[in-house]
Amino acid sequence: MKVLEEIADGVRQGDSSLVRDLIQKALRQALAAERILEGGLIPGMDEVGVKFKKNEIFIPEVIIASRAMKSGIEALRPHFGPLGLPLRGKVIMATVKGDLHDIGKKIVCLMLEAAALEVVDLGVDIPKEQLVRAVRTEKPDVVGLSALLTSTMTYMGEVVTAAGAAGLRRKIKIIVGGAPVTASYAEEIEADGFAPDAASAVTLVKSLLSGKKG
Ligand code: B12
Repeated sequence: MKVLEEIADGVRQGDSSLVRDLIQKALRQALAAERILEGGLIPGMDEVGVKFKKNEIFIPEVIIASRAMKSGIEALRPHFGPLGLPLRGKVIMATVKGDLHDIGKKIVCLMLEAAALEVVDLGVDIPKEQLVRAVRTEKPDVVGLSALLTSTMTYMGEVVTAAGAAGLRRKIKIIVGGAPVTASYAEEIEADGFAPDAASAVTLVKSLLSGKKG
């Protein structure tokens, strides 16, 4: 689909206003928001990741592409709405301390909201103390932790331990994700689940909620 390729290209170029215009064009062509996300925005950002890895582009270009990606996500957000469905559960999402990556986490938030879940996004660089406080005040069913760096991934284990020490471990399910995170790592730190992408994060949260309530 040409417009999806153009959106991917807009993300690669870091052209936020072009990306927003193309999203409106795609919506006028009756493309579903999920399709625009998965066929346009994400492939664009994936290619940025590949080029960054090969040292073909550098941090300034990645930041500009990230902004275009985020403005695309915001343009799509109203088209994902839960359409008045009753909320099925509450999820707190956070990128852990030391880590500033939030594009993937925002996509997970968007998909969870689209699945009629209430989402509280605490943001990036979140220490375990803040997470514990947020669990006490927000009373979520699930806490989702994101990390994109191998150096910050280990902090997820500290959050699990802190939740246990605060007596909150049995009240919530903790799930983890982000490029370096694996199912075996989730098991090692005694998290309740791992998902490799936003769509499987929704399936995971739904299954944890049905287990919790059932
Ligand atoms: C964009 C980006 C940045 C941007 C971030 C902008 C932002 N607002 O997010 C900027 C430029 C700021 C940045 C900075 C850095 N980055 Co960077 N960055 C990336 C890049 C290119 C893309 C990440 C991304 O957005 N991917 C797209 C999204 C859609 O995918 P995702 O995040 O994986 O999310 C999906 C899944 O993982 C999952 N998911 C994500 N979170 C969660 C949570 C839960 C609960 C669940 C269930 C699922 C889930 O669902 C998401 C959607 O499908 C990656 C390369 C890569 N291929 O990952 C490097 C990368 C992560 N960065 C890297 C590095 C080294 C850095 C810096 C240290 C660079 C530097 N020298 O300063 C700094 C660190 C800053 C910090 N303290 O965090 C390395 C990490 C290496 C490592 N193994 O530790 C990578 C892998 C690049 C590389 N190959 O070297 N980065």
